[in-house]
Amino acid sequence: MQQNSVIVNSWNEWDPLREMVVGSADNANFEPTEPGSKPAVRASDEAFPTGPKSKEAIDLANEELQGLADLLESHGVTVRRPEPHDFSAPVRTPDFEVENQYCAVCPRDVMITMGNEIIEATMSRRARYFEYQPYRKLVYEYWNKDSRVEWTTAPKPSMADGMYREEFWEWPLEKRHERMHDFEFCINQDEVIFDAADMSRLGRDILVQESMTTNRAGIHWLKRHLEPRGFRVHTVHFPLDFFPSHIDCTFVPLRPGLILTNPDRPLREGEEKMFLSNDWELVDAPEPVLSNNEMPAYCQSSKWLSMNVLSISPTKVICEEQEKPLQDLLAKLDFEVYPIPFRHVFEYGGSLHCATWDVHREGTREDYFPNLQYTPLP
Ligand code: DAV
Repeated sequence: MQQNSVIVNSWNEWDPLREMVVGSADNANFEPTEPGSKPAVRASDEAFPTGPKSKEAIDLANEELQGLADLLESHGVTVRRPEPHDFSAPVRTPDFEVENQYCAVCPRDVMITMGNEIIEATMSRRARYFEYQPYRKLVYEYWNKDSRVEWTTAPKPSMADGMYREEFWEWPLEKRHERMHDFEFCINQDEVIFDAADMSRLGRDILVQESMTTNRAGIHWLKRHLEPRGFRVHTVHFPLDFFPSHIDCTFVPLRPGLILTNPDRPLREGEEKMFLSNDWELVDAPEPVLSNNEMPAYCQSSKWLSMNVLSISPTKVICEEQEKPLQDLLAKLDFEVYPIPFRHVFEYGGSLHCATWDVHREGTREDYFPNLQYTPLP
């Protein structure tokens, strides 16, 4: 570790990795049906299961998560894991009740490191309201060890019925098509809402996607919090994604100047300018090996989990073992590619990037967009 660097230090998605939290499937439950989420069994009319996942499903996912932890350790990364948490416990607050919680497989959704600061996201779904808890012991450890570590918890939304637009789930495809430039989804704009995984970090510049899990009030809160700390916060949109949630299967920075893009989800017209005028290259990911119908039955994410890769450094990237076309592209782009099996993790909502939270990467905050026109909030 660099001398005297803050123990929490990560400014982008690619600098050499030193400390990482890897999720765990222990005590995972099926996500319940709620106003922000309508899980369904893929390619079937069967009712979505409820309650705890099977021991077999948990063991299979844990084995792959451990494989990721082992690979990272073999590259000199310190790997930390979440604390055990009883996800089968119901949650009741003054505003809502939900029969069970979810899991700690995807710390990326909840926790984000912004330089020397840890931010806990508001979250957008009831079952994930308390998902910061498995990481609190670690946060306290970092916060106690180094007084330069900043720690912020974003305001918790009510998650009451009035926060959601339940009719969203009933909209026919034509209506979604008609409305694709409105960026209105299952959450309305009344409260501050964001999941951490809707953000991507590129030094001074932070991208935030408007989605089913992040609204404009959430982005406004992030701007008001981050701009005084020297960041520039850019809202990005992918109008052809009718169910957007989390940016890391859509727009994936791999190193300074290079973003892996999703050919089904182009950026809103005009938003590519920031990248092109600063000599960034946008490279489309190849078609995933699995079709949407071939994804695991209980997985609620799309086939584009294929592009949810994890960078160990600007030259080393971890990719799901069976995604050969993407591995070939990455090799052509001069990356050393480390393939590992990860498909049993998919039903927990993510792949390699989702299942991790970087606490320390080498490096400092750089400006990768010197030609940028940016207007901060007044
Ligand atoms: O494309 O289905 C999945 C990301 C979930 N953390 C997608 C996004």
